[in-house]
Amino acid sequence: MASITNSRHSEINGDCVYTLPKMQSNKVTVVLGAQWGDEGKGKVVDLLALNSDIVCRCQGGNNAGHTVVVDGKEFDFHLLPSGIINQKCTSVIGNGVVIHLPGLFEELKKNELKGMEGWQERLIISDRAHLVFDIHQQVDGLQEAEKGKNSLGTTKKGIGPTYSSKATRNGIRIGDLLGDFHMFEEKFRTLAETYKRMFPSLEVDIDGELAKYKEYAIKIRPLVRDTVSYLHKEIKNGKKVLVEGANAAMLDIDFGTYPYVTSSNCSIGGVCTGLGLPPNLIGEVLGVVKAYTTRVGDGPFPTELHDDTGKLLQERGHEFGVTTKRLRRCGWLDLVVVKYTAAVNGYTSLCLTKLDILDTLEEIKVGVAYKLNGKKIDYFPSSMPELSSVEVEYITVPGWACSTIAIRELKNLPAQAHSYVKLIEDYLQVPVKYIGVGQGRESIINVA
Ligand code: 2SA
Ligand code: GDP
Ligand code: MG
Repeated sequence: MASITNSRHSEINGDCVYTLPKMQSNKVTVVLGAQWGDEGKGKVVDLLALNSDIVCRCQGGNNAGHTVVVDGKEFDFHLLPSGIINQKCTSVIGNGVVIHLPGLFEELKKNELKGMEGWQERLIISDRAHLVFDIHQQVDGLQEAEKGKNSLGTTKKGIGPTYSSKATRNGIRIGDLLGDFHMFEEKFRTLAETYKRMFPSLEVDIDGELAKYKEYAIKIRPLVRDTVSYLHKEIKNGKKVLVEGANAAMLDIDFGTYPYVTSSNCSIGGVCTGLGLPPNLIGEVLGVVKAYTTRVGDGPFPTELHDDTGKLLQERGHEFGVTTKRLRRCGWLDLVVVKYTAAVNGYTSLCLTKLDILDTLEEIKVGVAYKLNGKKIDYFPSSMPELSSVEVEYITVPGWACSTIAIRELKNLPAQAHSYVKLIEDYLQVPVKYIGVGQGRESIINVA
């Protein structure tokens, strides 16, 4: 009986493009930021892209800034997946991403000048992805200005306003741009007029914008398709898919330090909703953890350092925003944060980055517990006043006080650095698979 049912299923599903997870052993690998972003996801994605067929972005927009350094040449990606420089990989910008087309074409041009070739044949954009317009970016700036001292420190790339348009169902998708242009025009005029009513100081050249978008529609058309059926078909065909998370779990709209967050789900759920992949197609989830903590933008940061050590981390780590050039705030590694994001994201392994930045320290501190009113707490506070008043319990470990940048094998790490890695693994109960010791693609210790 069972075999009859199965054969009927295969008959019925013979032409189905979608991957049916129960029959599927080819799983997707996901790379996610485990802190407040800028952990070095770009570098890891570029490395893993060498063994992948498809690299996808699933959320965020050009607020993200991902750096890749190959043969001494530095690339920064904002909307493009960090695997785009790999000639053998197809890059997918999924439905969960918000796309500022002028920004996208600027990014493509900039990278072409750096030697990136042939992207036309290997870039695919979802017809369901929402468009970020210049008005969204202006509104982002106006909303930040209105908040005054309570501003969030956004990148002003229009991310919040665009996801708001999506949620209120006034958003405009790539598919709308490629459909009937009169309908696109009507939607755009409504959006612009709505915003003008809300922000009378807003200046929008509606006709000028529409003319520009007519041109963008022609340029973008060859790249656009239904990425859900595309991905399912390719997974079914055995293609290796890698997903690059943008921003990070502590900036997730649900699980991050709300309201000091971005407007998408940058944790594991965003992979499913941003690409149309079910959870049981997800295989390895690699959490990227910086060996210390940084944050750009406002909001509580329990292990932040306002002293010379914080300055040293900022300077040695070149900690400034890839998109906005803002200085990143720096502090000790906060394992309470990473344990929380490990619970939300279910990391199967970790990549510990920027270990080399700690090379000159005699002593290193690691946050291992939070206390409130003198009592340890066993949850991550959702309230910002609460998070701002936690007392962090640290353990202090000896530094290794020597350079790790030339090390490529675990056995050659100084004993103290090895213990630091072990401490992280033991605390999180997740194995460290890669250790970053420099910016370049080659500067990595492959532990596995
Ligand atoms: P937004 O613009 O609405 O997403 O900002 C909301 C918060 O999210 C933070 N955010 C980021 N944090 C770290 N890195 C990001 N990307 C750039 C980088 C940032 C930059 O790679 O350096 O250049 O400043 C990023 N994007 C958004 C943001 O700071 C707000 O706290
Ligand atoms: P992402 O947003 O997570 O992709 O990270 P960013 O690119 O915004 O910031 C990470 C920065 O650290 C970039 O300048 C990287 O080139 C750099 N980086 C990544 N891994 C390492 C590492 O292991 N050591 C050092 N020194 N730099 C690294
Ligand atoms: Mg970044």
